[in-house]
Amino acid sequence: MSEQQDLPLTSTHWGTYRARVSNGRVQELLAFEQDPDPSPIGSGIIDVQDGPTRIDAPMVRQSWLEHGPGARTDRRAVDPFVQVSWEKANALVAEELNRVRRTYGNQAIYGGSYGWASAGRFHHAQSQMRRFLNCIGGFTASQFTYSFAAAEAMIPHVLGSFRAYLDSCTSWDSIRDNTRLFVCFGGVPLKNGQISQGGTGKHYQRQSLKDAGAAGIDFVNVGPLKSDLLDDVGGTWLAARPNTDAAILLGLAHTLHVEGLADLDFLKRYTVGYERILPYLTGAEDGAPKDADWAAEISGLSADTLRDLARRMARERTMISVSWSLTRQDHGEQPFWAAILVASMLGQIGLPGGGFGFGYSAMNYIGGRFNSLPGAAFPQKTNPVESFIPVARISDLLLHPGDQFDFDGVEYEYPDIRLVYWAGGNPFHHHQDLNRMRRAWQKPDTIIVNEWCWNALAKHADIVLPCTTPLERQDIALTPRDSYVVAMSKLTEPYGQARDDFEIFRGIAEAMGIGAEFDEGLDQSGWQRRLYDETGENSRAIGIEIPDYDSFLQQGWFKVDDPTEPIIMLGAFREDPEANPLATPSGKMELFSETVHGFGYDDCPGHPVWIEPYEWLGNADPRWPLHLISNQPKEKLHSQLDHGSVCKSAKIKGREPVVMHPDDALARGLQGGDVVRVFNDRGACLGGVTVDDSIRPGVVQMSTGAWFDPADPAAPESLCKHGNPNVLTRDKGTSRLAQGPTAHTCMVQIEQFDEELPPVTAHEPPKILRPVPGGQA
Ligand SMILES: Nc1nc2c(c(=O)[nH]1)N[C@H]1C(S)=C(S)[C@@H](COP(=O)(O)OP(=O)(O)OC[C@H]3O[C@@H](n4cnc5c(=O)[nH]c(N)nc54)[C@H](O)[C@@H]3O)O[C@H]1N2
Ligand SMILES: Nc1nc2c(c(=O)[nH]1)N[C@H]1C(S)=C(S)[C@@H](COP(=O)(O)OP(=O)(O)OC[C@H]3O[C@@H](n4cnc5c(=O)[nH]c(N)nc54)[C@H](O)[C@@H]3O)O[C@H]1N2
Ligand SMILES: [Mo]
Repeated sequence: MSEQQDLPLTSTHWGTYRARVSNGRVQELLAFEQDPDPSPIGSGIIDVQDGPTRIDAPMVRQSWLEHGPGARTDRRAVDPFVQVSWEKANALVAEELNRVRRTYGNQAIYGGSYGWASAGRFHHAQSQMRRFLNCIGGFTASQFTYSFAAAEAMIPHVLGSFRAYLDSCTSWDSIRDNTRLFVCFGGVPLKNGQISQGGTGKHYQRQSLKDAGAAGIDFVNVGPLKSDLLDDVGGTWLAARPNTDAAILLGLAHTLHVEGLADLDFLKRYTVGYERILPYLTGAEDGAPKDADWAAEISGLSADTLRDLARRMARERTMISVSWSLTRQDHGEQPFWAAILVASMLGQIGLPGGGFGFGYSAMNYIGGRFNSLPGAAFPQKTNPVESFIPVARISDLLLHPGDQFDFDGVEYEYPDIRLVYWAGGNPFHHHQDLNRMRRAWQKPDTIIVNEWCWNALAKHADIVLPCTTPLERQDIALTPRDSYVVAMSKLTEPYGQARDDFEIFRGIAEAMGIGAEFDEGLDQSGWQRRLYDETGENSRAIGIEIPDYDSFLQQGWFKVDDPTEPIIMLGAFREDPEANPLATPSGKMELFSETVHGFGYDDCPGHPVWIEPYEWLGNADPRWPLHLISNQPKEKLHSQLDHGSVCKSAKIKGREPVVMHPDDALARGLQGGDVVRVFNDRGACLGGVTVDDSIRPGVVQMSTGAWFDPADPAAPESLCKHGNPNVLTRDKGTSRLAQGPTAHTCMVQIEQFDEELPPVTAHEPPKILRPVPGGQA
């Protein structure tokens, strides 16, 4: 074994690394020898593993500490914090949880706590938090994700499940060997393939894409950014207006229909409802045929191009890939459904390299050919509270207690939330319309947060409990989306007084007299052994042998064997639809859903449609003429490590880059490197201009992830001087069906920022009142 392979391992959502540790610090993270395409994101943690951005002790907001719950909630992120001891913090949290649950009931605690936290099966923050809150009687929860809520609600009505097909997209090798035409809406963004939730052993998207290109597959990238597809694979860029994908797909469907290219045998055998879409498609219903001319008018592409594309799709083995981003827009339920319609008409679903796939390279695992272990989970117990929200309705929940909302065919009511507990997510990163969210954020009496760094979430809390990073704890990287199982070593001691989330909740549980219920008498190493041993038993039951726990720790990692055959989505269904029916009411793919139709939603009828988004290039208010795409950042995962060196080096004068077409820059007298104000009637932020002609004119792109940095934290609305695009996005659900987030539907204006540049303070800690040495805490 070489010297490097003796170094301890750690795992992250962006890859597995070996660590060089000395003087109590991680000095370097080196690529895992199994990974041919390691992500640079990892090194971002080196300079922020310690230092002023780390939260080093429990902290309480001064007004809250002095005047109790609900005091001056408008002063969140304004008041200084007071450092307290763990004992005091635990007592305060225990007392406040007891007050809220006894006075208002457990549904008054919001524990939805959406977010990605860190890799590692045991120290998964949300799992720890949910188990703890369930031990004290439950909480109001959240459903679905920000990633693709619209599909999570919609696709089960069409295919019987969304997750089952997301996890079984046709593998890249089947594409390489069979596909001739790869039509990708939103491209195949390799920047996103760096990530896989729970840990990544080996990155394979780049090589898979290159192999597909080398095999002569023709790629067609439909979307606003040319850079969503690697230049090396060539192909065609169809620079469509954002949010017009459903119209483009319906236009393709129309051509297939009128030119007799639809595979009627396939439609009859494997789908229901095709004939019920036709009156809409042909315009018999409303006088508006959804033909190529109609789609061209909406999308800005040419009708000939669309007709030609439809014909080629019918002639050749075609894979349609729909980026997850298509769901994060107004009426985001429609594009995936429309893609399934077109793929059904092509009749290639279930054939090698044909059909559709959900977002190749949205994450590393999409299109992978791998097996994973039936891993045991940290048991979360059951939540007796029934109230919940669709995840992106957080501001509505806080602002409108008692109001009704629709969701997937049922009407629910928002409970009255008094306390919010967040661990492992960052709503000041992920939520839309942050000015609105800050108003909502003032409603609860108390906000408790476990965090490791002083980001906007920590700054906007009442009680901040400092947690460890994965570098500071032992864990097991084991996920259903990767075949590598990695023993994550504890590389350094926790920073300051930071504790693992498990220890944080154990401490509070003890203060509430339910310590034994929470930990079952096991410490973290006892729990990890138990989870690993259970995983071994589950695996053995399906014929997979894994090393015993001590050997695993000794050897550091192992890999589960790959399947020998390529994966073909819906292959078994195609082979024998009677023996392998889908979990839909008809057992077939529901191109028309009687269930969805029965909900009677005007914003999500019974078959795929195109509905004008609430704002877009087709009817732009002249004040906001540019469509903003706030996509996933290349240098980080969401807001994580934004304060590290890798991300900082990509900023322009400290601001988030905003990519503009040369025409749009010229029209505003802007040049690369200028600092601009990006704004609309919801908010404003600064950004640093990058001029690039690989973006559609009229579209601007600004990645998410810059830590929210209000110029005046005391003002109800304030410029974000750093460049968080969620001050601009709108907080409206995709439709009454899914209520998903719609970040990718957003119009803005951009102008030169002439004032003196305010310093970025996002990465500085808040004012902290420390105990006097020798005095009382
Ligand atoms: N405008 C716009 N907004 C978007 C999107 C978009 O495309 N455009 N995309 C959306 C999508 S798809 C997603 S998934 C969301 C992502 O939103 P989030 O998942 O909320 O974003 P992260 O920055 O990953 O937040 C994770 C937080 O957990 C903290 N953390 C890390 N490890 C630990 C730990 O061990 N314990 C604890 N207690 N905390 C820990 C990190 O410091 C960080 O603050 O954003 C959404 N928001
Ligand atoms: N490096 C990195 N990778 C990540 C993440 C990260 O934060 N950083 N986050 C991970 C997570 S949680 C998720 S959910 C996935 C998300 O994966 P995606 O949803 O694929 O992510 P995005 O980057 O938002 O979108 C991909 C591309 O879609 C295009 N697009 C946007 N709107 C439209 C549209 O209306 N039509 C068309 N045709 N194209 C459009 C944009 O040009 C964008 O670059 O990424 C994951 N991967
Ligand atoms: Mo996501």
